[in-house]
Amino acid sequence: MCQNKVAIVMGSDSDLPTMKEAAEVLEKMGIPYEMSILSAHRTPERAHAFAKTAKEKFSIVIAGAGGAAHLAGVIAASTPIPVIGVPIKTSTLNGVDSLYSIVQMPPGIPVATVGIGSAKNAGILAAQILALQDVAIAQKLNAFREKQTNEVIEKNNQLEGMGWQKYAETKLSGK
Ligand code: RP5
Repeated sequence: MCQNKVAIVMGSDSDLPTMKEAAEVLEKMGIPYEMSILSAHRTPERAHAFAKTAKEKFSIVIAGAGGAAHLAGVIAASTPIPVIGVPIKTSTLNGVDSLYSIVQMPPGIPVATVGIGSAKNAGILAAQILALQDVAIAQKLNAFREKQTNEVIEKNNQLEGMGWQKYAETKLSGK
């Protein structure tokens, strides 16, 4: 096994704007990762070779793909380490195609699938798995959650203080 290293793979460079969110989370948590473009359809031999050796270098794989998205499943078929699938939003079917392709694995070969475009959650989930055996990552996750909780409480205080109309005008005008 490796030292908590995560592989982030994606079917195309067009997936990068989504998949970079997983990398950003891992960086915040101080978790080492490698990122690659690998396609189950366009580079099938490379995808298979990656999967066969993934456990020597990585603890978890995060795999994003769109459309007939087989990458996560193909990798999961050839590695015992956990694979987290990220369905990429598509212009034709809004990512429902990607979601169904990734989430509906046959019994015996699971892929832990996050929501459409939810690479951030994939990064957090990877961190949570690693935190089971790594106190430093667990502490960073706790701090992350605390900050998130405080931000929501602060927003609520402001909304209750100024009323929803003013809040919407001043805080949500750019959204
Ligand atoms: C998939 O096909 C990729 O994961 C990507 O989401 C989709 C489209 O790829 P490009 O045509 O943009 O390279 O394999």
